[in-house]
Amino acid sequence: MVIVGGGPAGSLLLHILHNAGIDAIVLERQTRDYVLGRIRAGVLEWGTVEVLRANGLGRNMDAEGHVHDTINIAWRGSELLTVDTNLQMGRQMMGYGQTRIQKDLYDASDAVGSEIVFEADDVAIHDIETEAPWVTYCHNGVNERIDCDYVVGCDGFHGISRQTIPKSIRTEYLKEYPFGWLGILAETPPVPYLLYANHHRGFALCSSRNPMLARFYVQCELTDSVDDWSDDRFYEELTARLPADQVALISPAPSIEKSIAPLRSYVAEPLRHGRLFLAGDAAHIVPPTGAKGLNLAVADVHYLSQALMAVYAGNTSGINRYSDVALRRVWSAVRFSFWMTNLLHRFPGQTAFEQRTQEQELRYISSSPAAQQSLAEQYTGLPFETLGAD
Ligand code: FAS
Ligand code: PHB
Repeated sequence: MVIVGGGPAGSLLLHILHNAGIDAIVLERQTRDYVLGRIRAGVLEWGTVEVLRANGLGRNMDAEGHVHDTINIAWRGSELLTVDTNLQMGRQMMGYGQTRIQKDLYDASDAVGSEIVFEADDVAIHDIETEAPWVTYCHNGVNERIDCDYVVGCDGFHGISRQTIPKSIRTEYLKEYPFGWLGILAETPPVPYLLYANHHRGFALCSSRNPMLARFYVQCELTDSVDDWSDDRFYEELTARLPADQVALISPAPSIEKSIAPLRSYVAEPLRHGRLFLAGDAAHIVPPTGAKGLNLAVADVHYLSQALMAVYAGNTSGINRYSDVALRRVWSAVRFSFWMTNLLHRFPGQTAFEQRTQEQELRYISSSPAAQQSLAEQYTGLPFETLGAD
């Protein structure tokens, strides 16, 4: 098995397959430190927590992570909607950064000696429509070839795997949002809960990585660069979008990381063609508003690893169902992330009427246990389906 891409999807799949005694190798384009240096997701659905624990990856998460019971949304400058997901759905979330998960995965690979080739250049996938696919790449100036049973594309939105599926087979869905997220990390006590904000100046979010590391975001223009945003300007905008009692919880500190991410919704179907499977961002992208990107990658790997283990036990029904089962969860998360993004952001040219309808929806959710239950159910993640046998 060749896995292209050593981010969370690829390295988790390697870990699970290696534990099952299935021979696999990861080909990662970047260096180990480059992958470990990327600052990305921060909130885990409980399904993700359970997958990590079930595969022996829960120790650091359980020791350092922060269990969240609520989602909080500030709106209209002074209102605060609190959805208690534990009360509404009996489900919680775990705050534990993707960066830490990635380190746990690489440390686990080191511990068992599973193979991740870093700085693998010019990866190319061949003959996926035959029963003998093969992959070529260049490492330390040497051209290599691996003959394998299956190839799994875990190489993210900008990877090459998806392009290996003929355009005539592939259907792509794309929506690009007319704004970005400017995020900073700061060594200061975070707001003790997840705090989103709808404000006429734009979206904001307060999250955390640990008791002394806060993660803050503000909606920004797509044309902005981090050089346009001093720390002072960032905190001025963040606090302008939050109620005064929430601002009191923030002790501004210099940013130690600052980056802008564009927002898009994207899905490529199917997730399988011949002997090639896609998992994670290689197949789908969601705006981070619903905290779904990393969780979807884990869900794909949860399904695909089960299907691949079944194949080596003689049962091919799982791999035949993988794409349909995984895509049902993908589209559920895509729609939820689309809904939350439209609810919480200020769109260019947004009228006073549109701002008020956003606020009215938040008022409705504040007053409706049914609406809060629906939000809690989707934010904490729907239960996994079983791949089942045909
Ligand atoms: P990844 O993109 O993480 O990993 C793909 C790997 O493949 C990379 O290491 C890449 O170097 C490698 N690769 C690419 N092309 C290759 C090639 N040709 N050959 C070999 N290797 C190749 N999600 C959230 O839930 N919350 C967030 O706040 C959030 N913030 C994000 C911010 C940014 C800037 C980005 C880009 C994403 C963010 N995400 C967030 C989503 C993110 O967490 C992804 O869902 C998650 O990284 C998906 O993991 P993978 O599918 O492994 O893809
Ligand atoms: C984060 O902690 O980085 C985070 C939390 C919630 C989101 C997106 C990102 O919706």
